[in-house]
Amino acid sequence: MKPIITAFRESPDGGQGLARDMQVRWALEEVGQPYDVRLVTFAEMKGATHRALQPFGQIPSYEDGDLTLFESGAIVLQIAEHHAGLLPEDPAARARAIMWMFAALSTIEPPIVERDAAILVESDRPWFEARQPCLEERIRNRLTDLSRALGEAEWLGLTFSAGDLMMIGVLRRSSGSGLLEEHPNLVAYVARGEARPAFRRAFDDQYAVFLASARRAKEIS
Ligand code: GTB
Repeated sequence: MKPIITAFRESPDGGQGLARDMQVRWALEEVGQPYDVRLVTFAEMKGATHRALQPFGQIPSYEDGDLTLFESGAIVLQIAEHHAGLLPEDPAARARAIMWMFAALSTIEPPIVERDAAILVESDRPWFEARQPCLEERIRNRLTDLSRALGEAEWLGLTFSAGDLMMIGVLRRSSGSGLLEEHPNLVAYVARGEARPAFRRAFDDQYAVFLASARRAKEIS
Protein backbone atom coordinates (compact mmCIF):
# COMPACT_ATOMS: atom_id res chain seq x y z
CA MET A 1 0.00 0.00 0.00
CA LYS A 2 1.26 3.44 -0.88
CA PRO A 3 1.65 6.09 1.83
CA ILE A 4 -0.77 9.03 1.63
CA ILE A 5 0.25 12.60 2.30
CA THR A 6 -1.91 15.70 2.52
CA ALA A 7 -1.31 18.96 0.69
CA PHE A 8 -3.17 22.21 0.01
CA ARG A 9 -5.87 21.88 -2.65
CA GLU A 10 -5.24 25.55 -3.33
CA SER A 11 -1.75 26.52 -2.27
CA PRO A 12 -1.29 30.21 -1.50
CA ASP A 13 2.29 30.07 -2.86
CA GLY A 14 1.32 30.33 -6.54
CA GLY A 15 2.95 27.03 -7.48
CA GLN A 16 6.38 27.80 -6.03
CA GLY A 17 6.42 24.63 -3.92
CA LEU A 18 7.00 26.52 -0.68
CA ALA A 19 4.48 24.67 1.48
CA ARG A 20 5.91 21.87 3.57
CA ASP A 21 4.35 18.99 1.67
CA MET A 22 7.15 19.77 -0.82
CA GLN A 23 9.84 18.39 1.53
CA VAL A 24 7.83 15.20 2.04
CA ARG A 25 7.20 14.79 -1.70
CA TRP A 26 10.90 15.38 -2.36
CA ALA A 27 11.98 12.79 0.25
CA LEU A 28 9.59 10.19 -1.18
CA GLU A 29 10.90 10.88 -4.68
CA GLU A 30 14.54 10.62 -3.52
CA VAL A 31 13.96 7.13 -2.11
CA GLY A 32 11.74 6.00 -4.99
CA GLN A 33 8.65 5.40 -2.85
CA PRO A 34 5.39 5.96 -4.79
CA TYR A 35 2.73 7.82 -2.81
CA ASP A 36 -0.77 9.27 -3.03
CA VAL A 37 -1.75 12.82 -2.21
CA ARG A 38 -5.01 13.83 -0.57
CA LEU A 39 -5.67 17.47 -1.36
CA VAL A 40 -7.50 19.42 1.34
CA THR A 41 -9.28 22.76 1.31
CA PHE A 42 -8.69 25.23 4.13
CA ALA A 43 -12.09 24.30 5.59
CA GLU A 44 -11.30 20.56 5.46
CA MET A 45 -7.89 21.19 7.07
CA LYS A 46 -9.60 22.71 10.10
CA GLY A 47 -12.25 19.96 10.38
CA ALA A 48 -12.29 17.04 12.80
CA THR A 49 -11.38 14.41 10.18
CA HIS A 50 -8.14 16.14 9.23
CA ARG A 51 -7.37 17.17 12.81
CA ALA A 52 -7.42 13.49 13.76
CA LEU A 53 -4.32 13.23 11.52
CA GLN A 54 -2.85 16.68 12.17
CA PRO A 55 -4.02 18.16 15.49
CA PHE A 56 -3.04 21.70 14.48
CA GLY A 57 -5.18 21.64 11.35
CA GLN A 58 -2.20 21.99 9.01
CA ILE A 59 -0.58 20.11 6.15
CA PRO A 60 1.35 17.90 5.64
CA SER A 61 0.27 14.67 7.30
CA TYR A 62 1.44 11.18 6.41
CA GLU A 63 -0.35 7.84 6.60
CA ASP A 64 1.46 4.58 6.01
CA GLY A 65 -0.57 1.53 7.01
CA ASP A 66 -1.30 1.89 10.73
CA LEU A 67 1.14 4.75 11.17
CA THR A 68 -0.03 8.37 11.02
CA LEU A 69 2.45 11.21 11.42
CA PHE A 70 2.47 14.98 11.23
CA GLU A 71 5.41 17.45 11.33
CA SER A 72 7.34 17.54 8.08
CA GLY A 73 10.66 16.88 9.86
CA ALA A 74 9.32 13.77 11.61
CA ILE A 75 7.82 12.52 8.34
CA VAL A 76 11.05 13.03 6.39
CA LEU A 77 13.02 11.32 9.17
CA GLN A 78 10.63 8.34 9.10
CA ILE A 79 11.05 8.05 5.32
CA ALA A 80 14.83 8.43 5.59
CA GLU A 81 15.11 5.80 8.32
CA HIS A 82 13.09 3.21 6.41
CA HIS A 83 14.55 3.63 2.94
CA ALA A 84 18.09 3.86 1.65
CA GLY A 85 19.36 7.11 0.19
CA LEU A 86 18.72 9.94 2.63
CA LEU A 87 20.88 9.05 5.63
CA PRO A 88 24.48 7.81 5.60
CA GLU A 89 25.21 4.29 6.90
CA ASP A 90 28.04 5.45 9.15
CA PRO A 91 26.46 6.17 12.59
CA ALA A 92 28.34 9.43 13.20
CA ALA A 93 27.61 10.78 9.71
CA ARG A 94 23.98 9.71 10.16
CA ALA A 95 23.72 11.57 13.47
CA ARG A 96 25.21 14.68 11.85
CA ALA A 97 22.70 14.51 8.98
CA ILE A 98 19.86 14.38 11.54
CA MET A 99 21.49 17.27 13.41
CA TRP A 100 21.26 19.38 10.21
CA MET A 101 17.58 18.49 9.89
CA PHE A 102 17.04 19.95 13.37
CA ALA A 103 19.22 22.96 12.55
CA ALA A 104 17.07 23.65 9.48
CA LEU A 105 13.84 23.51 11.46
CA SER A 106 14.79 24.98 14.79
CA THR A 107 17.63 27.40 14.02
CA ILE A 108 17.27 28.60 10.42
CA GLU A 109 13.54 28.40 9.81
CA PRO A 110 12.09 30.42 12.75
CA PRO A 111 13.43 33.87 11.75
CA ILE A 112 12.48 33.22 8.09
CA VAL A 113 8.93 32.26 9.07
CA GLU A 114 8.68 35.22 11.44
CA ARG A 115 9.48 37.67 8.64
CA ASP A 116 7.10 35.93 6.20
CA ALA A 117 4.32 36.05 8.81
CA ALA A 118 4.96 39.75 9.46
CA ILE A 119 4.71 40.51 5.73
CA LEU A 120 1.54 38.44 5.44
CA VAL A 121 -0.44 39.63 8.45
CA GLU A 122 1.21 42.75 9.92
CA SER A 123 1.88 44.95 6.91
CA ASP A 124 -0.94 47.33 7.89
CA ARG A 125 0.35 47.86 11.43
CA PRO A 126 2.01 51.21 12.21
CA TRP A 127 5.18 49.52 13.47
CA PHE A 128 5.53 47.16 10.48
CA GLU A 129 8.24 49.14 8.64
CA ALA A 130 10.20 49.83 11.83
CA ARG A 131 10.30 46.11 12.70
CA GLN A 132 11.56 44.94 9.30
CA PRO A 133 15.30 45.68 9.80
CA CYS A 134 15.25 43.74 13.06
CA LEU A 135 13.59 40.70 11.44
CA GLU A 136 16.00 40.88 8.51
CA GLU A 137 19.00 41.10 10.83
CA ARG A 138 18.00 37.89 12.59
CA ILE A 139 17.82 36.05 9.26
CA ARG A 140 21.08 37.66 8.11
CA ASN A 141 22.88 36.42 11.24
CA ARG A 142 21.71 32.85 10.73
CA LEU A 143 22.47 32.80 7.00
CA THR A 144 25.94 34.26 7.55
CA ASP A 145 26.77 31.47 9.99
CA LEU A 146 25.26 28.81 7.74
CA SER A 147 27.18 30.16 4.76
CA ARG A 148 30.41 29.91 6.74
CA ALA A 149 29.59 26.35 7.87
CA LEU A 150 28.86 25.21 4.31
CA GLY A 151 31.86 26.99 2.80
CA GLU A 152 32.64 25.62 -0.65
CA ALA A 153 31.27 22.15 0.13
CA GLU A 154 28.62 20.64 -2.07
CA TRP A 155 26.43 19.43 0.80
CA LEU A 156 26.40 19.83 4.59
CA GLY A 157 27.85 16.31 4.97
CA LEU A 158 29.96 14.31 2.55
CA THR A 159 26.91 13.24 0.53
CA PHE A 160 23.41 14.63 -0.01
CA SER A 161 21.18 13.76 2.96
CA ALA A 162 17.84 14.47 4.61
CA GLY A 163 19.70 17.33 6.36
CA ASP A 164 20.28 19.04 3.00
CA LEU A 165 16.73 18.30 1.90
CA MET A 166 15.25 20.03 4.94
CA MET A 167 17.78 22.90 4.84
CA ILE A 168 17.22 23.62 1.15
CA GLY A 169 13.44 23.42 1.72
CA VAL A 170 13.76 26.12 4.37
CA LEU A 171 16.21 28.30 2.41
CA ARG A 172 13.91 28.32 -0.64
CA ARG A 173 11.49 30.41 1.41
CA SER A 174 14.02 33.25 1.52
CA SER A 175 14.95 33.00 -2.16
CA GLY A 176 14.45 36.32 -3.89
CA SER A 177 14.33 38.28 -0.61
CA GLY A 178 17.85 39.59 -1.20
CA LEU A 179 18.97 37.99 2.08
CA LEU A 180 19.84 34.58 0.63
CA GLU A 181 21.43 36.35 -2.34
CA GLU A 182 24.01 37.93 0.00
CA HIS A 183 25.58 34.44 0.08
CA PRO A 184 26.46 33.07 -3.37
CA ASN A 185 27.43 29.70 -1.87
CA LEU A 186 23.94 29.32 -0.36
CA VAL A 187 22.30 30.33 -3.65
CA ALA A 188 24.41 27.69 -5.44
CA TYR A 189 23.58 25.13 -2.72
CA VAL A 190 19.83 25.70 -3.18
CA ALA A 191 20.24 25.48 -6.97
CA ARG A 192 22.10 22.15 -6.58
CA GLY A 193 19.20 20.76 -4.56
CA GLU A 194 16.63 22.07 -7.03
CA ALA A 195 18.53 20.46 -9.92
CA ARG A 196 18.13 16.96 -8.46
CA PRO A 197 15.74 14.83 -10.54
CA ALA A 198 13.77 13.87 -7.41
CA PHE A 199 13.26 17.55 -6.56
CA ARG A 200 12.08 18.26 -10.12
CA ARG A 201 9.54 15.42 -9.99
CA ALA A 202 8.21 16.61 -6.62
CA PHE A 203 8.08 20.20 -7.84
CA ASP A 204 6.26 19.28 -11.07
CA ASP A 205 3.65 17.25 -9.16
CA GLN A 206 2.82 20.09 -6.78
CA TYR A 207 2.85 22.52 -9.73
CA ALA A 208 0.22 20.39 -11.49
CA VAL A 209 -1.98 20.86 -8.40
CA PHE A 210 -1.49 24.62 -8.66
CA LEU A 211 -2.37 24.61 -12.39
CA ALA A 212 -5.56 22.65 -11.71
CA SER A 213 -6.59 25.12 -8.99
CA ALA A 214 -5.80 28.09 -11.26
CA ARG A 215 -7.96 26.51 -14.02
CA ARG A 216 -10.84 26.04 -11.55
CA ALA A 217 -10.57 29.67 -10.45
CA LYS A 218 -10.68 30.80 -14.10
CA GLU A 219 -13.78 28.69 -14.81
CA ILE A 220 -15.58 30.22 -11.82
CA SER A 221 -14.76 33.83 -12.74
N1 GTB B 1 5.77 22.39 11.88
C1 GTB B 1 4.81 21.95 10.88
C2 GTB B 1 5.51 21.05 9.87
O1 GTB B 1 6.72 21.20 9.66
O2 GTB B 1 4.84 20.15 9.30
C3 GTB B 1 4.25 23.20 10.22
C4 GTB B 1 3.19 22.88 9.20
C5 GTB B 1 2.71 24.15 8.52
O3 GTB B 1 3.13 25.27 8.83
N2 GTB B 1 1.81 23.97 7.56
C6 GTB B 1 1.27 25.08 6.84
C7 GTB B 1 -0.23 25.11 7.02
O4 GTB B 1 -0.89 24.10 6.98
C8 GTB B 1 1.59 24.92 5.35
S1 GTB B 1 3.33 24.97 5.07
N3 GTB B 1 -0.76 26.31 7.21
C9 GTB B 1 -2.18 26.52 7.36
C10 GTB B 1 -2.57 26.88 8.74
O5 GTB B 1 -1.74 26.84 9.67
O6 GTB B 1 -3.75 27.21 8.92
C11 GTB B 1 3.71 26.70 5.45
C12 GTB B 1 3.55 27.57 4.23
C13 GTB B 1 2.34 28.05 3.85
C14 GTB B 1 2.24 28.91 2.74
C15 GTB B 1 3.38 29.28 2.05
N4 GTB B 1 3.30 30.17 0.95
O7 GTB B 1 2.20 30.55 0.55
O8 GTB B 1 4.33 30.56 0.40
C16 GTB B 1 4.60 28.78 2.45
C17 GTB B 1 4.69 27.92 3.54
